[in-house]
Amino acid sequence: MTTTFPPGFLWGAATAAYQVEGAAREDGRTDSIWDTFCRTPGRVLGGDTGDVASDHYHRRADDVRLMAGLGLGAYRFSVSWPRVQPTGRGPVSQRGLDFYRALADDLLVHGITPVLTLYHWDLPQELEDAGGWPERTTAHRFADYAHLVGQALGDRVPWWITLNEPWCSAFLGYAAGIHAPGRTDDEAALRAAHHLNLAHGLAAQAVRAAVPGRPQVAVALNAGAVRARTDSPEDADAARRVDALATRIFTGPMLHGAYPADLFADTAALTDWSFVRDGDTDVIRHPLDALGVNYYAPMLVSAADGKAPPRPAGPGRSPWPATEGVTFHQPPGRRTAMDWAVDPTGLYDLLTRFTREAPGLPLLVTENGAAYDDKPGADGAVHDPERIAYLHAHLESVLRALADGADVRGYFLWSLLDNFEWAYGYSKRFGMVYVDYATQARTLKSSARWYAELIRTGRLPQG
Ligand code: GBH
Repeated sequence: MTTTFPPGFLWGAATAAYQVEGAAREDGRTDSIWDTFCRTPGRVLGGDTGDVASDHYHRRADDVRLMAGLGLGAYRFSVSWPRVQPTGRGPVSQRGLDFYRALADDLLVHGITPVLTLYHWDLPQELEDAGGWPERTTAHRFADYAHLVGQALGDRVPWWITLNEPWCSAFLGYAAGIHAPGRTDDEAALRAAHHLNLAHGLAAQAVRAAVPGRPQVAVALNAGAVRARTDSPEDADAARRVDALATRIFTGPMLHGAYPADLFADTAALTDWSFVRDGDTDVIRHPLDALGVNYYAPMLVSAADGKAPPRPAGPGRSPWPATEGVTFHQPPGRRTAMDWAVDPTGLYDLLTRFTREAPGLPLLVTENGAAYDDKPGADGAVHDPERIAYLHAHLESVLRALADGADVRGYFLWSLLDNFEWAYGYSKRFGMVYVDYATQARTLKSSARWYAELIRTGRLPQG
């Protein structure tokens, strides 16, 4: 098998606004649900917040120079909704938009393609106060916001990603309560999933209407690579259920224009899905220029052996509604600092699966990476051989998928910089660049040098 990536392959790195920007109260920005969540005691490890984060808002120009030094071809960032439209409806903040204009311009000067994500989890708090994603109106507010960002940045941004990982927004935010806004209501989570789907379709339309020329429109899903523990019919059914909630709840309407019937049946005790209105799935099935796949680790499930434990009511309960008959297992093998299993075949499986399901649809690996316990040595250098091994193995999966016909157009390493890792605060480091939070000094880890060399040659080194 070849070790060389196709010409024009987009080599990128990714971040998200709340995780890197800081400047939480500057230039008219208001609170998002994550500001509120972080200030709620007990929600985020160590009481950490994104108030300062990796200070990217102030270090934008230096950070872009850093990217240029690595030879990045693309940078995937997200726009903070409350920074550019502080109340979530109505007036825009020009100063907020100016930051993203300047960012895009800096990138373009260095030949780095801007890839803009409209929503990476920071819903304006005012919209959550009005009901949040379980309310249909939020999808319409999102379309308005997408339109205004499209008008402001469309002349310089070629790639538009509507949502990042709507599964996390819906199920970690509204069912498990471990992400903002911290609600624990299964029915609300299913409503949220539908309204996120609708928001995706409406925003895709809005971007096409607002952006001159031919914007490239995609969505980034954390599709589940779900494995059954055995090939028994019971375990296969457990995997089917989880796959419906993890992946097909989004790809059903987005790629095929319909929710899967088994999802409706599985969740019938929770909702009749009457919030899905006639015509919604036509909006959601918007022709995409690519499907973004975020991949970290696979899932391993079986039919529950014995009686399922009762589902607790508070935050931290399972994010999987209607899976009382399913047991989640820790997959075997090596783990990262997140305790996630290292298994690159999951990425191959997803890329080839979407190629089968949507023949001809270009794919982007919009996130892939790993957290390890990185520490500077006595000489100040940060050596992260485990991350290099992780990236190498996953890029091998991308090459295998390409060889087997998947039209993979690019790869975005999560993350450019160490940053605010949601409920884990600053305790987990995903960056290829180390951030000393006391000084905000940036140090390239050895993985960054390795990645730069890979970008330069377009070829995965042996072994
Ligand atoms: C991504 O989320 C995010 O887009 C990014 O912001 C984040 O920093 C990065 O990855 C690293 O976490 O155990 O039931 O929750 C990834 C979130 C983590 C969601 C693994 C699914 C497994 C299922 N994913 N999780 S469960």
